[in-house]
Amino acid sequence: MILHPKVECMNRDEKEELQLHRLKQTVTAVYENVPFYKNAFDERDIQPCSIEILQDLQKLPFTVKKDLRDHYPFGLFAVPQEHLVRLHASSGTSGKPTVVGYTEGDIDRWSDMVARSIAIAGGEPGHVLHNAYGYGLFTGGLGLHYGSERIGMVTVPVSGGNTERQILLIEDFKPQVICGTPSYILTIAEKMEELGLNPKATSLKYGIFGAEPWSEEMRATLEEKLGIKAMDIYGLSEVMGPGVAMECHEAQNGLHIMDDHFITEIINPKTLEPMQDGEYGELVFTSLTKEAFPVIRYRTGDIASLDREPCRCGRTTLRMSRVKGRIDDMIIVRGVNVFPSEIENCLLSIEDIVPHYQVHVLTEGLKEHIELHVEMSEKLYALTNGNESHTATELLKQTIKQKVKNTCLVSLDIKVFPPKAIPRSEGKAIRVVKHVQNKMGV
Ligand code: DLL
Repeated sequence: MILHPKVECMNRDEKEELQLHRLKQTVTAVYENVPFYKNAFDERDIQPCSIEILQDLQKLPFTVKKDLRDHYPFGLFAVPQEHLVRLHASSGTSGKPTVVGYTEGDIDRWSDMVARSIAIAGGEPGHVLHNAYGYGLFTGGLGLHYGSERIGMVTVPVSGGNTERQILLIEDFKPQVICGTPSYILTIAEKMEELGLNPKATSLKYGIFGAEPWSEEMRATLEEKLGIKAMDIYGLSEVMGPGVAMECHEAQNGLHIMDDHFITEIINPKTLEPMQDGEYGELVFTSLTKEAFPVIRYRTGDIASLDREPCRCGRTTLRMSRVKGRIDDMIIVRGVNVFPSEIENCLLSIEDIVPHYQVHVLTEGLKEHIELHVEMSEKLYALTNGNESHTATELLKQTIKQKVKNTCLVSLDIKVFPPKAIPRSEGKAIRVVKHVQNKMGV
C-alpha cells in the first residue's frame, strides 16, 4: 500500500523543487533562531538568500555530534520551550546524552513518516503490530508506536526485554508484524525454540527490523527461523528517529528515504568531498520540515550508498543501501577496513556456530590485537565435551579464520566459546568491545 502516492511517486524535478522550497525555509529558520548556525553561516559569509539552487546546500557547514554535546541540552533548538511537546535522547559514550526536541507539528510529521514506513513494509489497517523496541528516551518504541496507530493498526506496546512474556503475547494476540532490533528478534526466536515452540508456527508474517547494523545473512536467518519477510528500517534520533528510510516489501532492495522531508548526501568521511551514487561513504542529512530541532548537513557516522533508480514497487524516492556500519565500529587490520556486519555475513553460513558474535579489540600502547569471539552450537558442544583443543573445535576455528580471510581479507584470531557464553541482546547488540590496557596490564 502506497500511503502518500503524490510524494512517494513524484517525479524527480518536482521533488527537487519541493526540496529547494523547504530548504530555503529551514535555512532561514536556523539562521534566525539558532545562534550556532547563525555564527557558522556568518563565518562563511552565507545568508539564507545565498541558497538559490539545491547544490548551494554544499556551501553550508556540516554539523557533527560534538556540536550537539557542546550545546547540551537545548542549545540547538530553534523554538522556545513552550512550543515543545516531547524530548528524546540517545546515550553517548562520553556520558552526556544528545537531546532532541519535537513540536506538535514535528510529532505529527514523524508519525506520518513512520506510518508511511510501516505501509512500505506491508502494513495495513487492522494488522496487529507487536512493538519490541524499547519505550523511553530511545526513539524506537514511541516512534513505531505513533506511526502504527496513525495507520490504524492494533498497536501492542510491549517494549524490549522480558522475552518469555513477549512470546506469550505473540501466541495470544496473534500479531502479523513484529518490530525490534534484529539481534533481539533473534533472541526471541531462540527462546521459542528453547521452550519447545516452533517460531515458524506463529501468526507473524513480516518484521520491521533496524536500529543497528545487520547483514543479508542475518535477514536470511531471521526469515528462515520465523517464516516471515524481514524489512530494514533506518533512522537516528538526531535526524528524527525511526522512519527516515524504509525498505519495501516488494523489492527488499534498498531503503526508501523520506526525501520530501530530508536531503541526503554521501561524503567521503576523510576528505568530506561528495561521492557518486553507488559509492559507499558517510550519510549526511539535512532536515526540511523539522521545527524544534532542524539539522543542517548532519554527519551520521553511518556508511551506506545511494541509488536514484525508481524501484519496482512504484516509488520514485531516493534509496539508500543497507548501512554497513558506523565509522566508530570499523576495524582496521593492517590497513584493511572491516565492519562487523561484513564479518557477520560470512559467519552466519557456517555450521556448528550460532548467530552471536563479538569482535574484541585489545590495545596495549601501539599494539592492537583483534579477536573474533563466536559461540559453538549445542551439538558441537556435546561432541567435544567443551574441550577447546578437540579436533572438531580446532577445525571449526580454521574454517572460520579461512572464511573471514577469503571474504573480508583480514586474518583474525578466533576464540570459540560454549553455548550461551556471548551476551544476548535485548536492544542494540554490542558487536565491538574495546579494551585498552596500560603497561601494568590493567
Ligand atoms: O536507533 C532509531 C531507530 C529506532 C531506527 C528503531 C530504527 C528502528 P539512535 O538510537 O539515535 O536511533 O541510533 C541511531 O543506529 O546512526 C545507526 O548507526 C544505527 N541504525 C539505526 N537504524 C539502522 C539500520 C535509532 N537500519 C544509530 N541499520 C544510527 C544499521 C542502524 N544501523
